[in-house]
Amino acid sequence: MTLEESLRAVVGDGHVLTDDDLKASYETDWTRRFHGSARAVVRPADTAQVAAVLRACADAGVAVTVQGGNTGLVGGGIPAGGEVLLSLSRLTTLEPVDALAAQVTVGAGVTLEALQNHARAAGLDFGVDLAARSQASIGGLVATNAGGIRVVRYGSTRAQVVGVEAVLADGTVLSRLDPPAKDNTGYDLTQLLCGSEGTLAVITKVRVRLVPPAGEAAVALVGVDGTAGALRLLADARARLTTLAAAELCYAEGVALVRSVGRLPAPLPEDFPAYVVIECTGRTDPTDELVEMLGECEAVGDAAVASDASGRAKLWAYRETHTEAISATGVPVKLDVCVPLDRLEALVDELPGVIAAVAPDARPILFGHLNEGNLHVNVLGAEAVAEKVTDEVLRLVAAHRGSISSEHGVGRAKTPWLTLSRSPEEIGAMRRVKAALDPAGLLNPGVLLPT
Ligand code: 2HG
Ligand code: ZN
Repeated sequence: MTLEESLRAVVGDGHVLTDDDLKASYETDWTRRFHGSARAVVRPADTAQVAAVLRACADAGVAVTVQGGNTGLVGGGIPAGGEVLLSLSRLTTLEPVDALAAQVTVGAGVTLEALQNHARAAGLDFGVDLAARSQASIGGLVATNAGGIRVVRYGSTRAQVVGVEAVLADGTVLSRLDPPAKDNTGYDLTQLLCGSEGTLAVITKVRVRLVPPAGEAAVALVGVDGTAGALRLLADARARLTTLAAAELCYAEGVALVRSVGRLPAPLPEDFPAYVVIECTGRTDPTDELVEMLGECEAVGDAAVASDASGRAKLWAYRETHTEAISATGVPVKLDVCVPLDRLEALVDELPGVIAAVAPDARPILFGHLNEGNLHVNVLGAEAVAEKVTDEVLRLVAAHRGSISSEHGVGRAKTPWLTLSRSPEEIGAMRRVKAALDPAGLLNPGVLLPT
């Protein structure tokens, strides 16, 4: 039997795609930066089928690329060439919300938006939110330890994960979906898989903790004099807002791009070098708390505040549509870095010079998650010198004691620079863990660890 015949026997004819046309959407990421041809796309329906697919691939010695919602930004879900692409899009089970524990178990292919809606229907919410919510899947969020706009309050995805069910490269199923609330019985395999980017096991189900619903909300879009002003505002927001739920940063260039692509009006009567979006949520209306803080913060140049849903969405659009507007303009060099907050201003000041030195016509657009010093560095017009730009920027970030990948992961895109963030000893230990769980190196080869 060929591998394709074995795979068809497991998942059915309709879910093994070998025609180029049918495979195409799985073989390219939506930003058009990563492409690779898969031997076949396989879409199992449940954990048992995932295990059987992995056993068949292991028997044939064929590598597997694991793909969730295909919203990743570092090529981690795109094949290098010749792998079987394992799509988890059919694993969409939504178990009933456990209201007593405030937890729920869902299939890896459930979108973030479907999980949020499911939690909300039960009077709760999920603690992670990000712009790609309608397509990003929970399996991918866990595998990449996704961050997003609620990290200020709830931490990143790993902080929400209670347990997982996952399949090793040889088809062994590890199921620890409902561990006792306190459990000190050895290695935390669940947390090991969070952020492992599909290199250690394929996550098929996830149990997550839920949080109280957002309730009442208020959003402010604040104009400030630049990075220094944004940081002064953040310090006041942290010290004074008991309801702080998000603090996001963007700059004049990004807001101008977002406005021209999305045909949006100016957010404030006057233009500012930088903008901070602050969201507060609480059981009672947080508008007064927010407005009072803004009124007393000397870093605030001007602010627009909205408490109704449509007004809030309008203000969020100036920050949330950055990725979309950049993609509509061209194929960017996309970096996702973070530095300690006391280095953020220096980094932002030095970046344009460092980029211009290797790409004089490039157009850097900076934005990100202010609370964590997490900056998304997108550079338009530098595709031809992408590697040089990446190298210069990531070296600068490392010199500021930062991370070369703050939330998007390492994927295929950042493996050559992993040594800037992790020591040889750490990378050696990671390789030993990988070899122990996937000795033949079949899961996501070329992702995360340099080959
Ligand atoms: C965001 O924060 C995402 O909006 C995407 O992490 C960032 O497109 C990017 O660079
Ligand atoms: Zn982000």
